[in-house]
Amino acid sequence: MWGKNVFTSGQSGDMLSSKLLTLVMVVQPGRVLLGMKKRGFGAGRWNGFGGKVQAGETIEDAARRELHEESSLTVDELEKVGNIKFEFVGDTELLDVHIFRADSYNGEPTESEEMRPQWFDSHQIPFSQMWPDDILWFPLLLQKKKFLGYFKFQGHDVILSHTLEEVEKL
Ligand code: 6OG
Repeated sequence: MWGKNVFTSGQSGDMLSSKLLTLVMVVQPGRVLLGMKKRGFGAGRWNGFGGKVQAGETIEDAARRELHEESSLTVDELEKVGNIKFEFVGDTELLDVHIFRADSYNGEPTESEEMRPQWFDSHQIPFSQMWPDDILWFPLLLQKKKFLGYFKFQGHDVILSHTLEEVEKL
């Protein structure tokens, strides 16, 4: 249910353990809230809000907790929109990222130790300062589509191969 479940990756055939992570995108008509990651994994990049699922919480609980910790926002409704698995060549751990969309929120976006929030016009998303996979799935997110993906990275900047498919249901 959480933590390190070992399974055989369908893509590489190697045994990889996986780590459950969340990512919440707060979307308003014509704009998206991103945070500049100030430290840790992905530091220096704009991203949604999220982090590791802890023992005893559901993925959605974790998504709400991380959103609140990193931006001060709370949300009434979170929609599950995507699931992307990331493999980094040389790492034995896959990142299993569960992506949610929130179309309304409570509170004011506030800077935290981890993130500096900022609104971006939907037509001016700063893809050059984001993870390189984002430019591929953001259009789906903005069109309210659901998607499944697998990305194989060399380092943090190069995508060696990927799959991305729109799905009816997650
Ligand atoms: P912490 O380690 O800070 O959580 N994340 C990614 N997000 C995008 N857009 N692309 C990726 O491509 C990502 N890999 C990880 C998941 C890390 C946060 O970063 C997200 C989490 O929200 C490789 O706890």
